[in-house]
Amino acid sequence: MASAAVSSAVEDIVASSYVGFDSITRQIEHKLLKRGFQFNVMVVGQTGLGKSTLVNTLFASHLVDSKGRTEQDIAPRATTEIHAKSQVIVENGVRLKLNIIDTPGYGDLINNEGCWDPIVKYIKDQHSAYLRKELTAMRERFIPDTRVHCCVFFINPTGHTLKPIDITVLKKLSEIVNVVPVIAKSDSLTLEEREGFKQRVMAELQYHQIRLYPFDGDELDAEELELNERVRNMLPFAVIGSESSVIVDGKPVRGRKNRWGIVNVEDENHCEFVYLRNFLTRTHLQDLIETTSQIHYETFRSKQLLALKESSAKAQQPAA
Ligand SMILES: Nc1nc2c(ncn2[C@@H]2O[C@H](COP(=O)(O)OP(=O)(O)OP(=O)(O)O)[C@@H](O)[C@H]2O)c(=O)[nH]1
Ligand SMILES: [Mg+2]
Repeated sequence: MASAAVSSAVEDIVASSYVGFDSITRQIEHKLLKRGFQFNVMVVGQTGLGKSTLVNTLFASHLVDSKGRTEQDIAPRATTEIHAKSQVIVENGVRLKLNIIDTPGYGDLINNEGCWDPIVKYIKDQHSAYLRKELTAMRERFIPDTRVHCCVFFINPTGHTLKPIDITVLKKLSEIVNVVPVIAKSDSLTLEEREGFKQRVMAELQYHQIRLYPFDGDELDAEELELNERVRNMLPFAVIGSESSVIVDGKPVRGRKNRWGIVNVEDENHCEFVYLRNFLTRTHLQDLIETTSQIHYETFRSKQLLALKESSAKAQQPAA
């Protein structure tokens, strides 16, 4: 009896000493919602693997279709320069500015040495622009973020192994950006071939010590670790892209039609496009942005600042 009285007295004290700081989460949420989010994704891979098509698939099915855009019949063209496509999506009052950076395919020249340089340079340039803005005396309150948060890497669906050029590019990229591999045009592989190919690709990446996203940081809880493990078991996502709609059960869907049937890109039994989209826009959006800032940008920033310090120390040394 006595102990019950004591505990109710404690509860009273706790209740009366409530100061209300738990509303801070709502305040932060409100501020973030007002500001909106910026998310930059880049597509990289050998030429003709369907990078531009997948960008349009992502845009069309997720962003533009809702406004009832009619089909634009544009013949596919090889991408010749790096260019960004932006779109603002609003869902339940949350504003997301999605920026997709399309890059020209590489690997079709006789000498492919350095063909990845413009891509690596683009990523580094964004880090460097951010750093410059951060270092100005009158720095802006919100620096526009053009840093690449995720690089979707397209693998040729050969069913064999990765090409040496892919390993080289993946190594370079994984040091500066979050890399998520996908098997391009996966409609060309049977389900068994797809599984076997996935396993070989992952074993090869491991052998070459290529560090793929997601990373297991210290602050992740059990649920988040489990989610990361599930994503890792699924990588590389086997995707199919399409720029045109086909009719399935009376409804238009993004798909590919050929003589023997229809592939619906949004059907989980056909490919893993939906998993890639959920991964990018639902489950890992915030973490991709955070990892870019805390790991990749931080590495770049500290290297640059150290180099700056060294060069200014040298400049101050009296000439011998
Ligand atoms: N079978 C199949 N064909 C595809 C798929 N995605 C794209 N294609 C076709 O592949 C061709 C090349 O597609 P693009 O999207 O231009 O390829 P890209 O990777 O952007 O090419 P570059 O810009 O030259 O590097 C087009 O004819 C597409 O219709 C796919 O998932 N499956
Ligand atoms: Mg292209």
